[in-house]
Amino acid sequence: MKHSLAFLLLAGGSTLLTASCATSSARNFPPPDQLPSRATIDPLEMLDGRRVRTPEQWMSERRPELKELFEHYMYGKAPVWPAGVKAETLFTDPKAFGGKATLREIKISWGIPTTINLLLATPHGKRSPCVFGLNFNGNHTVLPEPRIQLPTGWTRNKGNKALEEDRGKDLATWSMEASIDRGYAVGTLYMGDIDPDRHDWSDGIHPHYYKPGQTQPGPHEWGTIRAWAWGLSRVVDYLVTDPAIDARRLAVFGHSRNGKTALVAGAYDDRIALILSHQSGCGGTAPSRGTVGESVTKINNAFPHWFNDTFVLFNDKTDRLPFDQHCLAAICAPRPVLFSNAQDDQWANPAGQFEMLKAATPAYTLLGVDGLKAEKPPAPGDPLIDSRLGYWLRPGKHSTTPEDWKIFLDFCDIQMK
Ligand code: GTR
Repeated sequence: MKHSLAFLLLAGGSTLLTASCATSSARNFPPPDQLPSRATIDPLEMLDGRRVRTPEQWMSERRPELKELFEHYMYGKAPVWPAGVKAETLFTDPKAFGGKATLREIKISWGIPTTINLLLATPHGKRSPCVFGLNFNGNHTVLPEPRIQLPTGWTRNKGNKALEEDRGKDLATWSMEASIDRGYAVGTLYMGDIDPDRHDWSDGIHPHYYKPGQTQPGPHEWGTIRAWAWGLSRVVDYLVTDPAIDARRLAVFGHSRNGKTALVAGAYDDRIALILSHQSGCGGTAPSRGTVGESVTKINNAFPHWFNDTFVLFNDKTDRLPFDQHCLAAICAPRPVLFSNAQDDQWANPAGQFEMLKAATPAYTLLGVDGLKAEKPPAPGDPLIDSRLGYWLRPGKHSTTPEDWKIFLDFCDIQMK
């Protein structure tokens, strides 16, 4: 995938960004029932059985093939990146967090009605690495700052409307100030700005890309996870132009369904330097062929909109998938990827995720870097973060805690110098 970027300062302080992205053309992959049944997938074996022996062959043949396979059978193909992405600052507080950082809300747009509000805190001083990702409930829930705009569309709370009283309710989940103190900028955006998290193809971003007469994405077109990940790339379009940010050190973070999205975003956007996929489980970091926790059938039944309409054909036939989730991590190689988990969160299959990291390692070693360093999962509470593929299993439940953030930033410190 090739992309080029440029930005221009416009009168009035808004910024016009241009990004273009050449995607490869779709191939004729067989229908799921004609794919061979396989217990495991070797990331270094092409679909036609050829062995990948060199980094060049990985980069020019197998990696693009895997990206297309995931698009075709699971996440769906997304539109070409738009040109003319614009950024407009909605408010600036140069004395946020007791004067340690500047807090801004920035509206990102590209000529369709869907727009993204990015809440961005940047520490004072030099250009900072940035951790950014989707939030579940709206930017206003991340900090109790009255100037942060409430989402105007669907939200998951009772009544499906964003509420004033929810300002700052997810403060602890984001631990923003701790990141600022460690020299990191933090950016977050509401997932529903891109696509509300419900099975409705008439809302969110999808309708703006329909062909005449189309009412839902085609069987190989983008589901909601791919749409969210594509939206994260629009945030990257902006971040790489922000003078307060070190564009070479962008880390994408996401929890659970947003963690699945973070991994997809990293796989399809090489400008992202590091991936933090937290407790993302089935459809993200856990094996689709796994037998612990959430299965492909269960996830497709509960969240049909997350994937394309082809993935459902693999319900109870995951042995026919021409990839497993280690291949998504392999696409990210040689960039660092952390899979993080909680011991009680067996729904997300922490042990299976460790196996996925192990299985992704050959792609990393082919490219001349380390993958996962351990043969067995480390004990709960003992982070494995000194190799490009990292693993963290915390005692406790499905959530994001300050302790998790400490490990995320330790991983960033080591792997994104
Ligand atoms: C669960 C779902 C998981 C996970 C989680 C979340 O209900 O089964 O795949 O993504 O939601 O996003 O919190």
